[in-house]
Amino acid sequence: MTTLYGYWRSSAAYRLRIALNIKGVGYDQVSVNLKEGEQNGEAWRAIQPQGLVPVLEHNGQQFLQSPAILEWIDETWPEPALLPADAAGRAKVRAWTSVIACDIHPVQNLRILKAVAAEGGTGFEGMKAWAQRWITSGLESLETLVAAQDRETPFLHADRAGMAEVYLVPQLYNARRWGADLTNCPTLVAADEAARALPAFAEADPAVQPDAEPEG
Ligand SMILES: N[C@@H](CCC(=O)N[C@@H](CS)C(=O)NCC(=O)O)C(=O)O
Repeated sequence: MTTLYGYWRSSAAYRLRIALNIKGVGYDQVSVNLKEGEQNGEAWRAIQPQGLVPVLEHNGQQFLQSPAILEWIDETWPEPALLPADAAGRAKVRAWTSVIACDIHPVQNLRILKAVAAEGGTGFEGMKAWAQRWITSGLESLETLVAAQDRETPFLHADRAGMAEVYLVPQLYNARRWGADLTNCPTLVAADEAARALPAFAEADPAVQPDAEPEG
């Protein structure tokens, strides 16, 4: 029995939905409403003391932090593998996913943007400019890294979607949501488009989740 505690718009939860779908693992979803601030309530903080989603529950065990959970998923259900078979390949893909997970996503997370708007006194426009700045600059660096690779398909590593796309697709969803400029990221945009055409990614799309609300 597998349950994903998340939120339709959470890009970290989106990563897990994609990975579980690729592995063919069925799961229930419990929504923690980030818009309503449910993540800051006592009940949720007893589960995740940082007040963040996602959490994955499997047979009574709870797992936190999407990068750790993704590695656990890949180890628990090895086929199809999300990471390359060779150590050098894994290090390369993990470097790419770290650009997103460690350097882009944390500075444009909801609680950071709220603090920028409130404590920086910049309101919504300042918050949006902040998000665009860090998303675009981070993705342009990632574009430089991945564009240097030889590839025969649009996917970032090897000939099928894997861990790189598990992180990329939710980050580009976020980028579009904030109106970040992706003009200089053609390799990333092509990989995102090819991955989103696959059922595992399409079924993980925020818009088709049970707790989705009309965009706006
Ligand atoms: N490093 C964490 C980050 C999780 C995270 O930032 N989650 C966001 C949604 S994508 C969240 O719960 N934000 C709530 C808030 O900022 O109040 C992970 O990858 O699991």
